[in-house]
Amino acid sequence: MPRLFTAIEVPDEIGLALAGYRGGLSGARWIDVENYHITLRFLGDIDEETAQEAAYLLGQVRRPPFEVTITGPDAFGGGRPRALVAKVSPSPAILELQAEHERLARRAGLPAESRKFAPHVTLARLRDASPRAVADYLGLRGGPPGLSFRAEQFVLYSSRDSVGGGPYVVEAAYPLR
Ligand code: 3AM
Repeated sequence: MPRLFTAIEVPDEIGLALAGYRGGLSGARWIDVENYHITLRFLGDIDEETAQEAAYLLGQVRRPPFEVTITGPDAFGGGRPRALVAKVSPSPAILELQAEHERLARRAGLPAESRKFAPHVTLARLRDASPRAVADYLGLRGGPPGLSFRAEQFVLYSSRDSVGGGPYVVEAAYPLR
């Protein structure tokens, strides 16, 4: 079964700048730059029919392009950090697009996503990274990087069947207009 999710792609020049965050934290498994993305809605391992329905519904979305601003590095997981991310400003435009994907996913018959949406680019998965080391890392690199770009489309990505992770393949692209 395909494992699918919707996302905003990260342009090459932004990915290159974000790659500057790589390194300097033990226990980090750094994501390949070509796999950087901003997940909007994880659809999961779904059957072909549901995937077709979701792809069709996504094609009905009518929204204008919008500005995406990277606000800086952060960690998810609190006392047990599990991911290092570049946070993305939760602008009304990205929140509304994500909310629409959530509604469409439910119309396609998928269960509701219970986690609150916090837009981000995952930079590394963390295993055995101490909260102290993560705090030190962030202390050295914190602050807004002054990175933004215009999202002109969103995409439906597939990841490795049942396993997840990159390489991610763009199965369909949907222009914002
Ligand atoms: O954008 P990132 O890399 O943070 O964490 C997974 C990844 O997000 C997330 O979907 C993206 C593409 O794999 N993901 C994986 N399993 C998930 C789940 N069960 C999930 N999101 C929500 N629920």
